[in-house]
Amino acid sequence: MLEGCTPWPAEFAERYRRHGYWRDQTLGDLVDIWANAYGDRVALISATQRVTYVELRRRIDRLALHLLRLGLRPTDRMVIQLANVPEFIYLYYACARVGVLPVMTLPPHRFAEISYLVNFSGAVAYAAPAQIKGFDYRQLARELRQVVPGLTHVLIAGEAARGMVSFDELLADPIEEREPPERLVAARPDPSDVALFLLSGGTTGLPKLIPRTHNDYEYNSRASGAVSGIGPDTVYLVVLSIAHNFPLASPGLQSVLQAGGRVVLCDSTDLADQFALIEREGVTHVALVPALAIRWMEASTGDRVEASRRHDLSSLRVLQVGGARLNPEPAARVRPTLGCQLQQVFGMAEGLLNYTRLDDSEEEIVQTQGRPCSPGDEFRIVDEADRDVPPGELGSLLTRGPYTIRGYYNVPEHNRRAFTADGFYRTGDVVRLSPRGNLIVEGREKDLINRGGEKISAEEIENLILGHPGVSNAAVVAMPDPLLGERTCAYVVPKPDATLDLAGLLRFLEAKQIARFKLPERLEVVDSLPLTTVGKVSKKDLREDIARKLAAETRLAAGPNLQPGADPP
Ligand code: AMP
Ligand code: DBH
Repeated sequence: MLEGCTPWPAEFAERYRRHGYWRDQTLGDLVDIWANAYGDRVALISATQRVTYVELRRRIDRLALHLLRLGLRPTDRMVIQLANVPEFIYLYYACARVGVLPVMTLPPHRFAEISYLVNFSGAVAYAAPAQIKGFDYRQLARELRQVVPGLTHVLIAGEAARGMVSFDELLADPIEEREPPERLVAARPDPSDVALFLLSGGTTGLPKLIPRTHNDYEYNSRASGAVSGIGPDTVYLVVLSIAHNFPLASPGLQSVLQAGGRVVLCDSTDLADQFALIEREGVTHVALVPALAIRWMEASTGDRVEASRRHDLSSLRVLQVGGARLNPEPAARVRPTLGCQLQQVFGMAEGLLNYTRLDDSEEEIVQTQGRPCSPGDEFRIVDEADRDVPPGELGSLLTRGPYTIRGYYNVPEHNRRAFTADGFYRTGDVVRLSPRGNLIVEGREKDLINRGGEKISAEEIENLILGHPGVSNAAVVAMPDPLLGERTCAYVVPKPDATLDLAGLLRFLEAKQIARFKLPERLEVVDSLPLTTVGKVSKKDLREDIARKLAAETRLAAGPNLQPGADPP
């Protein structure tokens, strides 16, 4: 096992093999298995490409041989920041074939996150688009190289700049005619070793790397596919960021390829484009976060539907919603508005995946977040002393199993807190069991903001704000939001004589080059922060304070005595 990663104890590994959870196949082996089994069926569809399973293997192998030729070696790390393009899939499996370890980042990440991840993972390679919406990732690559001289390889989807390699060039060069295919055989990694790193939402200042092995990640998507109705007829639309665990492997595109179905990549945030793809390709399955599911329902209801969006969505069978809590009210509207079945997904990049089952009662599907997808998953719901609570009572969720990590990468101190002595991961989620044995997510004890599925570490943002010269103290909490569930609110105590407003704070934070979704959306300037009895900042009080203020403002805005158009008080 790669240094810095925690393996499963031998008796668990033995059990997971005996039960057939682990098959000792690498993610790269799958590419062969698929090509042999599914041949000329269409595997992948994007705006510009339709790729069969045989052609998919050809492109992946070609890219894998190029990675070796460029000098990449097993266990080398590559930070990948690609959007929903075919190159992502080629590269992910090419890396798996030769044991290069992708670090999965998201397009909104900026210099602060990417440079940290390149450094922390010791990456020698970075793969990115040329640009997206005016942001030039080649410039980011140049800045990275200035601070990380070891970043030898930059791969660009689209037009590469000097000193960078373009995917188009690599994919157009038939290297397999020059290099013996045995080179791929020789580079095949050990299936029980790490295959990729996912990012955690991060509950402390810095994001954590989640090491996933070939064995566990292959099973992650296989077990998920089995409870999601994924089969050879599945046409799966990827609209969320492809590098996220949910659309990647839960069940995600990986389970669709395992089953011989079709993966359709959507690289547009425009609903009209998304709906047009559903109609054109006959999409059956899609994974969304609650905010996007709500937008879809609004856009397909009644008179408000714009002509451009009036598409035939009747091929949709399963709408998976996860990443953040979906309230029962929008959950109940899925079938009437979109004409398909809702499947709630309560998952985590650390492992455990809960799904409502397609044959659960409508009540269970609307009211709960499902149950673990594997019989090998173990979970406990416990009180502060780690004692099991009685069935139906609230408690913190602990879990271990055949696809749940035993430790984050290279953070032994943090791991002692995040895992129990007997290897259960402390999810930080507060849950209870429904009478039928499904989990209901009621809250969370970890200090993060879940902004429509994007996790933001409060501590990370607080540390940045504390660097502001006019700030004496700061706390960041979630404030309720009807669409995103939560948004970020910053409480700040200014230094004497300093004045502070949101615009000024945002200018300061933007200069730190962090992902925009992490920026606070409201600033409350206060004289002091409330403390708990043990003298810590009471975030509970702050959350209640901002929720109260927002509720009062909403009441005022809707108040009958306000003239339309009148200035707010
Ligand atoms: P991460 O560990 O960054 O992958 O984020 C996983 C976390 O997202 C979980 O531990 C939950 O806090 C939250 N989450 C994911 N899906 C759901 C859901 N369906 N309902 C409520 N919270 C969710
Ligand atoms: O929030 C998540 O991280 C998540 C949600 C649904 C996830 O990782 C997943 C499904 O696989």
